[in-house]
Amino acid sequence: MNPSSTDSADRDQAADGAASGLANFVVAANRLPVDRVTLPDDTVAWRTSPGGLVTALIPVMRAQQGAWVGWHGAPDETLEPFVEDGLQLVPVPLSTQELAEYYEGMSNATLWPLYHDGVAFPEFHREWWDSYVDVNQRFTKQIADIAAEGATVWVQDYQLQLVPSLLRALRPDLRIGFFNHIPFPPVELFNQLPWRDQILQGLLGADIVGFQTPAGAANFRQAVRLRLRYESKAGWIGLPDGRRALAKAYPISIDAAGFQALAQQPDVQQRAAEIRAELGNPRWIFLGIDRLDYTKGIKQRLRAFGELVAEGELDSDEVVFLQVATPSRERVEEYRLLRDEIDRLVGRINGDLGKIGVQPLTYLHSSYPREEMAAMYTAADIMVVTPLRDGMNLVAKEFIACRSNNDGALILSEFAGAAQELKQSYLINPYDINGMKARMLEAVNDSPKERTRRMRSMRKQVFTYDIDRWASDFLTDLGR
Ligand code: GDG
Repeated sequence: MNPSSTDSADRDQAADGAASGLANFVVAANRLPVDRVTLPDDTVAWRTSPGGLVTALIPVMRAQQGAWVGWHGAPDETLEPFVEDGLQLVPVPLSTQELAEYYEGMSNATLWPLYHDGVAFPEFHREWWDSYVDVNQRFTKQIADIAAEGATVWVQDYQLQLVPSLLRALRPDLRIGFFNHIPFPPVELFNQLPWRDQILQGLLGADIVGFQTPAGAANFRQAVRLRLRYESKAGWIGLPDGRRALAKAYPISIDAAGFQALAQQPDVQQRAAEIRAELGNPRWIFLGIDRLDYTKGIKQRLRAFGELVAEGELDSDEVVFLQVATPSRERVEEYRLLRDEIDRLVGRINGDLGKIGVQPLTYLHSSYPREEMAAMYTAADIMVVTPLRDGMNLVAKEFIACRSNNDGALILSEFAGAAQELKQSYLINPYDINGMKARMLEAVNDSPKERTRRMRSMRKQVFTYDIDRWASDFLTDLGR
């Protein structure tokens, strides 16, 4: 990846930054990319969280004297900036009340459902908004304090939508990028938000506002045009202060080569065989892996699968559905209700259709190491990804990266950002249960040759547009 880091002016600037302790490249995200762990001898250490974003940005951070600004994961605690694994980390403190209002409230119970087509009712509370403004201001101050003159700042995601304009007001010398990891809704929905104009103005502080899909970028430009009366041309929005901001799609991806290498490790391959055996060596393993979230369409897919088994379209002696639901946002009411609903649904399907020692659904409410995830992707035959709305969906891409034999089928919702790229998947509408059932059968009944043809083409896409390409496309545009 080469985000304009190689010419000598940039090197001089990096050297200046290093001398001053200031950063020439700053990433800001709700969370720092580290988790605190207690070691067996009771000492406390930080471990880098192995997400794709971190992996992609580490080389840029190292080349450019980078810093990462974010919350460290524990409330009511203020920590000094520290260096971990060569990364300069700047913790932003959050109080217990802010966690409830800015994070669980405004971010996860207002913006998250609203931006996902309102598939759950968004709640609007003025005190949540006030807290969101306060926390965005705190992030801004920390970034402004650490950023060197003329530095590049890349703000991540919907928790920090006010940071770009707050930061520009404090530090007009900076280059500011913003990337929204979730969808940006159509203006008819966005208009429900009492603070809609503040959010638009907040984002327009950036030089580039990045989205997962062209539709997200178009929704944003339309909201800006209708609400603020700023016109745009070829993605560029003209602003009253004479600046321009680019609203454009940069579809995020994964470390495809890294995932493939992980899946090819002998221990992972062996674990994949064990998983198949533990599931009773069925002819077909269907797999779902999601954070337990109402946007992911877990109920819909289980219902479709259960009906196929009940109707004898799929033979209960030949198929198993393995569904992993990683615990998520457990303090938010909607998520607790969803967990209960899925527990009931799984119990009913297995109760109705199971036999002694044979259950069509294996449901795991737990999280797993990456090696185990790669083993599951390898063990499966049919990956089922059915969100009602999803910014991108990296699970779909991870499955593809693990299929070096070019086998396996991906059933994918047309409402996931990934559907824009993975056109050779078995596309479904998750609201259409009969349609979904038909596609599941098609994936099973197609010839191996047809599945291979589809997988080859999807692998080409995922390996060409990987996470490095994503970051370099964005940062190259931002550097122009
Ligand atoms: C948001 C947007 C967008 C899951 N369980 C475990 C685990 N995971 C990993 C997966 C994958 C990631 O979490 C989930 O990413 P998704 O993209 O599927 O979904 P969100 O969490 O909703 O992510 C989404 C994404 O941001 C990036 O922009 O694609 O649309 O909603 O990487 O592998 N990882 C491990 N154990 C688990 O149990 N190790």
